[in-house]
Amino acid sequence: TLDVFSKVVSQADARGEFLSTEQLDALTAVVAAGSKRLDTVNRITSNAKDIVTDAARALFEEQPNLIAPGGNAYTNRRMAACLRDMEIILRYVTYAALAGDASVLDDRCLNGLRETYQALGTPGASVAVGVGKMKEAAIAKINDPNGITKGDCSSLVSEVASYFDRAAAAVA
Ligand code: PEB
Repeated sequence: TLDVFSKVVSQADARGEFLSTEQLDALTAVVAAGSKRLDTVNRITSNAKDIVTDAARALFEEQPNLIAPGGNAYTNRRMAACLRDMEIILRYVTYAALAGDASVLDDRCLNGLRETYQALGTPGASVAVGVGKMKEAAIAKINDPNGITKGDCSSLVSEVASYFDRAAAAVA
């Protein structure tokens, strides 16, 4: 983003001209897009606890075997590990959303995660369902019309959705 500002300045300077209205409008659009992205990340981040716990509750309602004796989230220790895993995945999704790029999510979270779950005997498909539920909750928070300037966030929402889908696909 900074790069685009410098580029416009050197283009104008090369012609010895003031910045054009078109150039300034284009830069305003860059700033607006950045604000939307920051609002999106902020809304996921500030609602992270709710997003995680609501998704986990919904997962356990759908798959009660997970919390029954012998289940993969049975005992407080496993329950805590499960909630923690969902929180870690959500955190990396917010990093990707801020950067506008999935590589931090891929490299630092998803790489090898499927194999880790296989080794632990944790059902990756169930983790994927939980991630899908976090996706729905996060999108609802992003699209909440209350307390924010309304704008078109459809492309940002689909970008964020793609990071959740990527995480789900990596473990399913
Ligand atoms: C991945 N999860 C667990 C472990 C690791 C991860 C490395 C083993 C070590 C430990 O217990 O702490 N850690 C986690 C992660 C990153 C990382 C994503 C990324 C950077 O470093 N159990 C369920 C659900 C699911 C679940 C399906 C949705 O029933 C998760 C939550 N993860 C779960 C459980 C354990 C675990 C560990 C229950 C404990 C497994 C066990 O000890 O039996």
